[in-house]
Amino acid sequence: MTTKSIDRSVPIQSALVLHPDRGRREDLRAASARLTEAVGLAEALDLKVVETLVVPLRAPTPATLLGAGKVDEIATIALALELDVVVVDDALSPVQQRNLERAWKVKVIDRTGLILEIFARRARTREGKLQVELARLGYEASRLVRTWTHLERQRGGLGAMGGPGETQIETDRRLITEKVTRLKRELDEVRRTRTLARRARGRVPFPTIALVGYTNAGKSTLFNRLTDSEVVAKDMLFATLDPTLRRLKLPGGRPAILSDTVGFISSLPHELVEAFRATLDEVKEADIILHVRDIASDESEAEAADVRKVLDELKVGEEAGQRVIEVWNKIDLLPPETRELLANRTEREDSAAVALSAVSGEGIERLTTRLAGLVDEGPLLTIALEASDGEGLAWLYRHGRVMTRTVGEGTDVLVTAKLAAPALAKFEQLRPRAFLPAAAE
Ligand SMILES: Nc1nc2c(ncn2[C@@H]2O[C@H](COP(=O)(O)OP(=O)(O)OP(=O)(O)O)[C@@H](O)[C@H]2O)c(=O)[nH]1
Ligand SMILES: [Mg+2]
Repeated sequence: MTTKSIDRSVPIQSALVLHPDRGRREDLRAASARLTEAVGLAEALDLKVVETLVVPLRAPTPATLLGAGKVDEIATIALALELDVVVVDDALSPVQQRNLERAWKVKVIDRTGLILEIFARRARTREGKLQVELARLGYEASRLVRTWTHLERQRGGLGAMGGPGETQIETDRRLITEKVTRLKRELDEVRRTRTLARRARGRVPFPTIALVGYTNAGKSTLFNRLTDSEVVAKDMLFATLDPTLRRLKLPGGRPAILSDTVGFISSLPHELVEAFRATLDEVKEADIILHVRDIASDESEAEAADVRKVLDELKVGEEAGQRVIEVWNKIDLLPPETRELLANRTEREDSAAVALSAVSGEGIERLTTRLAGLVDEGPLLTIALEASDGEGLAWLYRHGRVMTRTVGEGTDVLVTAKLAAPALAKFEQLRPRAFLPAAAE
């Protein structure tokens, strides 16, 4: 393989992190903020970042991305600082990566390679590991094939006649294809099991709430506070990879299931979007989505835009009939006036956001009260279902709060339940004749 992964036997590797600034006007973030994020990614991989650099990139050079002058300059730095790794915060073609490695005599990693490597290290579950391995194989295989195409052409030029080289390439390609097929089959199997587990859970009468947000926004910290858990929450990009589920008690409301998920990041490598897709099933199926934002971050708006984009791509959110609430987290880091302002803005009943601090606990009650209302609001109804209508009953458990259930006259089951307005409207369509006069509260 031409792409080397980081050598785990060497504990500390010193790195230069380089952000090529393409000066895109549509870019909401400053180059310096992007550089900071890239440093965070490098550190998440335990690299020791000894130097950082923003390189203006007007016209990319095909062979090396950066211009010849810059390449030389960095070669000098690499030598002087005894670097092991240069992280290029952009996408490098396989050829560019190889050329830079030759010029600088160090390992070169691009943004995709970096994120893939972090994911590979963080994956804990079987499914997570398989997903990442597939994504990584896809990334490496494309490099391999292209590199070899190049070599093949060279050999052809030397007048070689087929021979062992070509056979080797074909064998290796076949091996990769076989491995991909095997991994996919295994992944399908794991996912089928998980889907079954989720279906079983679907029959449990709990509404589900999913946490989503930019990496490091505070999802796991909030998860821990809400569920009294101790999942890993750290000042580290992609601390969470595999989804975690816990029961959540709401004040006066019925219990719900809360899920913590992987964070998002801008310019997510496309190899990983696929891997994300399955992991984010929990989000797809959730009744309520909490979009956790680091409201104290300078990049808060840009990050929120990235998250919304991924949610759109995954076709989750309001369009899909899910309720989305923004959690404006980390208000403890804001000056009092700003904090006050945000609190006032989000205080209103119909506000789509709640301001809080997952660390200090300020505002947490606002959120739980709000959630309890969402999972629990609506008038008390009396509903008559045919005893054989298990499907209707299951629907009520899933979408409302069933208070009592009694076997009535004849073949009926009488259910008293609370349904929020949208669920009520839907159920009126599904079972128009099921409603009886309202029960006394
Ligand atoms: N000051 C302050 N820090 C917070 C707050 N919430 C979270 N943090 C810090 O932010 C960092 C990231 O928190 P996590 O909960 O791990 O963030 P996450 O969204 O789960 O991140 P990933 O799993 O990496 O996507 C940690 O250092 C937390 O202590 C908050 O309300 N105030
Ligand atoms: Mg987390």
